[in-house]
Amino acid sequence: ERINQIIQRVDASTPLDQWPRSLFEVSSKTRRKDIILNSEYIPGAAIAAGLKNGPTSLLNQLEQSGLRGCGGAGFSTASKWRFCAAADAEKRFVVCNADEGEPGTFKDRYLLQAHTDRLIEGMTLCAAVIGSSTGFIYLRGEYRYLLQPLNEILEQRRKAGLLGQSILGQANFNFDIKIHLGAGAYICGEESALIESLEGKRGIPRSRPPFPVTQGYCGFPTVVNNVETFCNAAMIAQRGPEWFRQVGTPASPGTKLLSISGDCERPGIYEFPFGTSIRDILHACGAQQTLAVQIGGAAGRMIPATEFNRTIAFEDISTGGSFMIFNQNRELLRAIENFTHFFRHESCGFCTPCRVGSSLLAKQLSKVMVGHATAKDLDEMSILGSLMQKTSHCGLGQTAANPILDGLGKFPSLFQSRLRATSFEPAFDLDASLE
Ligand code: L3W
Ligand code: SF4
Repeated sequence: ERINQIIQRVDASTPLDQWPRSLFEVSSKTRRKDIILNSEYIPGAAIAAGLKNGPTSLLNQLEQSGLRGCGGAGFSTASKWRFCAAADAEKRFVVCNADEGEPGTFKDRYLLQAHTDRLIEGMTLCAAVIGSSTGFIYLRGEYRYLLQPLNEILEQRRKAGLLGQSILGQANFNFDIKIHLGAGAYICGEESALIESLEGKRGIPRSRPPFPVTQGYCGFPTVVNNVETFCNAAMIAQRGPEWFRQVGTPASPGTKLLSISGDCERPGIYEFPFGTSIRDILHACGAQQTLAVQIGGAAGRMIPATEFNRTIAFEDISTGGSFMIFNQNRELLRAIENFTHFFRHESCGFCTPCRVGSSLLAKQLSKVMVGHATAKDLDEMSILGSLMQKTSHCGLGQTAANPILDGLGKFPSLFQSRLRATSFEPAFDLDASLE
């Protein structure tokens, strides 16, 4: 029955125009039938519904829906919009974080291509709530090929009176969107680095607080939300909060889009109700003899088979959308090494714990890989990892050691089996000589 809740599957290799639209089937009448991946969308429908009810009612609907940020952290969307609307300023901005750079994540790319109207309507509704006339889509540099089709849709919407001056004939509602192309830096997915980059500066994370809702783009209150969050907001405006809450858990209502990759028969983009177990997801995509799943990208968690009863939900395992499967033929340590090198490469270099720590971790892991490490090296990696967690300036450095720490904690034999047979005993004991 749980598997019947699976909403739609699309092979990553299928050309976009051949992606099925109507595969969703439900086994229970209490389940929601139309979900993001499956539902048809009439441009203007959500804005019309939102403007008819008014910004206050829209915000209340969003609150009742319990929608939480889909970028991975799950902050309440209604609270974010409310804080921004309440901030005292002459201007406010709406930013869509389309810098989908997390390894193993490709669901926003699909939404940007196939559900552009829905995304723009979510942003437009946000503008109506917070009182903004300018929005930005911060598009991942590698998605440059989406720039032209996105601009075409923005232009079509301007012509249709759904964007620009006097939206849907409302004289006092003007809102337009510009697309800003990133340059391939992973750190610009962090919202404050993204804002710096949007302002034309190097993408270095700011100290928070102040959060963007009070001081964001050019110092003005700014809502930054993920692509999927805006899409959900548009659907809630159109269909109401009760509809949204029909699936999911009380603390994580609705559904989550997952980019499923790795060792399974049917990789692709799936939409599952929050609260679906890892086991059910693995079953749905045809994964067998799974050793571990990396959930939440390179900075996410490596989940072993003993924990496959756990669920995708903010109260259990949260993810922006990355779900990478490793079967028993994989060398997990290679994946851990890959993630560790990724962080060393993507560290923005601003703070020492992350800049130096990510490099040292990569070196120590290489020592393990070639069989030169001792138990002392493993201890040092743990200490360094926990130091980085505690002292790094932003989430990247704070989570860069997760693959190693998870590996050491949950798969210690991976490391121990590669240690040098005998510990190296220095001929000269420096500590003793200093005493
Ligand atoms: C007002 C408060 N706003 C928190 C807001 C904050 C942000 C959101 C979540 O990212 C994961 C991490 C990375 N008043 C607030 C407040 N907010 N307290 O809520 O904030 P936070 O700090 O919990 O998480 P975070 O550092 O923003 C945590 C991943 O997100 N990440 C995100 C990448 C996303 C994309 C994308 O959407 N395309 O790339 C970046 O680091 O992995 O695990 O909006 O302002 N008191
Ligand atoms: Fe830059 Fe890493 Fe420091 Fe974040 S933790 S500011 S990515 S060096």
